[in-house]
Amino acid sequence: MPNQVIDQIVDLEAHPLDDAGFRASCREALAANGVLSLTGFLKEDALAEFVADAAETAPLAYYASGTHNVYLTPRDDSLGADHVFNRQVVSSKGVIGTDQLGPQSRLHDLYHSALFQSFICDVVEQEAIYPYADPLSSINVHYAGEGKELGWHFDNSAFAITLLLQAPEAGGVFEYVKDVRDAEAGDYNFEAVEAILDGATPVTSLAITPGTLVLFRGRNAMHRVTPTIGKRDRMLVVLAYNEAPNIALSESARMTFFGRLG
Ligand SMILES: O=C(O)CCC(=O)C(=O)O
Ligand SMILES: [Fe+2]
Repeated sequence: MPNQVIDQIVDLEAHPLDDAGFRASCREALAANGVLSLTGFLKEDALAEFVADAAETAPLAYYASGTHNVYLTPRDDSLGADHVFNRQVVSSKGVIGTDQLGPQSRLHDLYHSALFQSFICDVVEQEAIYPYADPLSSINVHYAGEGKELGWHFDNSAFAITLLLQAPEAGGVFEYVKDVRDAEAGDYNFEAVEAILDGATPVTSLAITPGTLVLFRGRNAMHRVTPTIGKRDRMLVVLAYNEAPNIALSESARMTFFGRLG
């Protein structure tokens, strides 16, 4: 995609995505904090357009009714019902899949932009990134009305990018603990996970305003979003990529969050 198109979506003056020094500073911030937060990433017109689109698709959202463990996997009965692997948390937020965005949405342009992707690759230190192979999981819009939340979990993908569209009056806070486990090494770190679920570990809260881009290593950082307080819905876009082609989100995670496989 030519840069003019992304120039209409992203404030490239404040966030020069092609600049090597800017990329290095983003990489350092991610390493130091476990999160990269770029305030005012979206241009005002693009933000307004994404908010209007999200409000229009809100009735399509699927609201999860069940519970899940922090690893987003099915239970393992051999570990016993009380084991932290089987401990259940609630996610009640709504979500729409990539296939419900509408083909004209400029979120597709941002997601597929060569400049945006090369910036992300440089920040997360990967050669290339790929969309999800299933039709649901690459770009999502999340909705959390009053009392709705996203329980503690680790993501399937190594990192995730969010764009807050609309902040609630209160609550709806993104909380995380960085480097809890090393999924690539098969490490579940049950002890640390249990301490977080028990409220015994200090967590970091991120204060973000609409139009902010947040990038975090969600496969190894445990994170949640606290319940929305007040009448204004929290609305947020998630952009997810993989390190290899042809990877679909696991069926159990798709059933949990979308209520369907495709
Ligand atoms: O809503 C957020 O800020 C985080 C979303 C998230 O953790 C996820 O989609 O897995
Ligand atoms: Fe997540």
